[in-house]
Amino acid sequence: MEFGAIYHRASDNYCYPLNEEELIINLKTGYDIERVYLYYGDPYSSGIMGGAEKWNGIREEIYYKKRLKHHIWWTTTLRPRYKRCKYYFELHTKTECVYYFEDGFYTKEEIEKQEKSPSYFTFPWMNPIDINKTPDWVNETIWYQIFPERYCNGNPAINPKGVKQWKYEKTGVYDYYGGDISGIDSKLDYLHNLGITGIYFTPLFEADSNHKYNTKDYYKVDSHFGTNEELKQLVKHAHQKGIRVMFDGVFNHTGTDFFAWRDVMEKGEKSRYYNWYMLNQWPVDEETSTEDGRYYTFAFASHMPKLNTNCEEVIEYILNVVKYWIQQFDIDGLRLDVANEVSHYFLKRLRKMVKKEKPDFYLLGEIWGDSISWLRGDEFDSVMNYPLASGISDYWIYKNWKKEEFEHAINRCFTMYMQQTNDVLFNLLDSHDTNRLMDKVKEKDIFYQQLAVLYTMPGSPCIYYGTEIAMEGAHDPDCRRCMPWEEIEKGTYDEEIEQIKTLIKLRKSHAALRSRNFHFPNTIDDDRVVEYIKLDGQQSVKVIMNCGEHAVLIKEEGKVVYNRNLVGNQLKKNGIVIIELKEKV
Ligand code: ARE
Repeated sequence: MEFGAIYHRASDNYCYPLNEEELIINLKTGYDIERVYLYYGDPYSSGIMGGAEKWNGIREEIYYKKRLKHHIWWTTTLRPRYKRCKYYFELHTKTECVYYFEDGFYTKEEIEKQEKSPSYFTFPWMNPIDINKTPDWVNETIWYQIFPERYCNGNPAINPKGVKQWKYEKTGVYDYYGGDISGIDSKLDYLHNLGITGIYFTPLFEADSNHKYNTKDYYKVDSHFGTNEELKQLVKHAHQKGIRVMFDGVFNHTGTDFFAWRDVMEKGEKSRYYNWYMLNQWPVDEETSTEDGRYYTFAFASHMPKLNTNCEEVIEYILNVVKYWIQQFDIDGLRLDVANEVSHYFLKRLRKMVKKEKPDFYLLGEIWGDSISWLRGDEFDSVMNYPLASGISDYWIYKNWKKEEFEHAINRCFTMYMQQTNDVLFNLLDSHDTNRLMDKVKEKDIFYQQLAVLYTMPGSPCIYYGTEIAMEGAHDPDCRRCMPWEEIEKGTYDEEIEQIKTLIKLRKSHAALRSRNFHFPNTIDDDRVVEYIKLDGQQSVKVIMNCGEHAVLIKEEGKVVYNRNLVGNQLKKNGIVIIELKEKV
């Protein structure tokens, strides 16, 4: 038996309350395990006690499993009568059977001999206040990310000095084009017509850059974007059109023109803000000190000194900023920049405050890898799901990958966290920090295959502005080009926009496509044909994508609700077909 591949612990994404009734239990094993049984019961009334008493709890087989590259993920849902539960597993290979307890593995003989009473896995009590609760509205949301400097120039009178002519062209690190809030406000109907119901803005507050991630003043909208009043009106108008709004909170660091850093640079260790930053040695030189570690920054960006989120005064300051944003601008969510480097202590305080202000507030962390440490229910609701983005695109990039690789990539993303987190994962294919999707895939059919995956996955899909017109652009700063409004208004991109609108409408009209429940039926015997079924209570919808060179026969019975390159029942190369199946499978 591959003992090393077997893992469970009665916590995190392995054992957790989904709600006040249901306790989810997940087990990871190798492929040698063919059957799993769960013994579970009440900690105070069941168990293999000393002597002859046999297990008087329940024994149930676990059937639901997901395949990953090197292991299987087994899942079951319990409804403990008394909100507490103790349990252990019975594992079968072709030839062996062992029992898996918290303190390790036991054979049947060891159990029967009763020489040593094993330690059970135990979930001691499902306290409601501890349950990880995520905001329901996010699963229904169709997000759109806007980089304000490049979206729309509505008021040239507030253009930055040296602003360039508004043009859809390659952009430089230090370019300005004059995008602003009034420009965005003028495009809300366009976004509403697209089907967008949530906007994520990258930073809007005063900073000396085109990206605004080096904040000077958290309380003042950047003068080149407009005024606080204009931003308040923008959010109000968005809400009137059923569009929620999420700001970008940059609290890992400030700009070097932020008042506290200026005070430190002026007074040194005598500054009352000295402890607001991660200063290790004085004096510091803003040009050279990051390499020699005299003060910490974001990455090695000396113009982004790192805030000390272990310091009570800093925490208080940031909490007041966020409270101001919620109360003054009525925002619905906050994306935290460099979210894995601020202190967990600060994040726990932040969650308490925002949920007090708005119980269904969406707290999103920018964390690019496994984020379970921030997703236990006392910090973020969700993270930006970059592993999904890379998992999806890799299968198209590496033409020799078999569909098991795709299945692994998707299953990995949706077994890392709790199911209530999966419902609100911020799924994206590109952003202002990556090259654009079109730059990755190069051609339209694959571009729409990846978007079809985005809009049919569990979670909450976000497209980066310009994706609706298949905008191009390599890595930052070239992924931040101006929106070509003149061309859009001429109808140049009508076909592309129609495609996105269709996919958005499809997701909105099919609960199964938003559902957390999916599996890979593998009915089509072709390594380059991806197929998965999405399920909710009433409906099952099948997504099939032909990523190979040859057409494949589609035999599914049901209503074709979307297709691309489907001729009769032949799905051509890079084709997509989404079918509402007649019977639930
Ligand atoms: C830009 C250029 C840099 C250049 C710098 C010069 O991109 O190449 O050296 O300018 O000043 C903001 C601006 C960027 C700017 C940057 C620094 O948007 O244009 O860089 O400031 O001035 C990691 C972090 C993640 C971070 C990315 C960029 O974990 O938090 O790096 N993303 C946020 C924002 C950015 C923002 C900042 C942070 C700083 O979204 O827009 O940059 O506030 C792997 C790792 C990730 C890593 C990722 C990308 O996947 O796992 O941890 O993200 O690669 O590198």
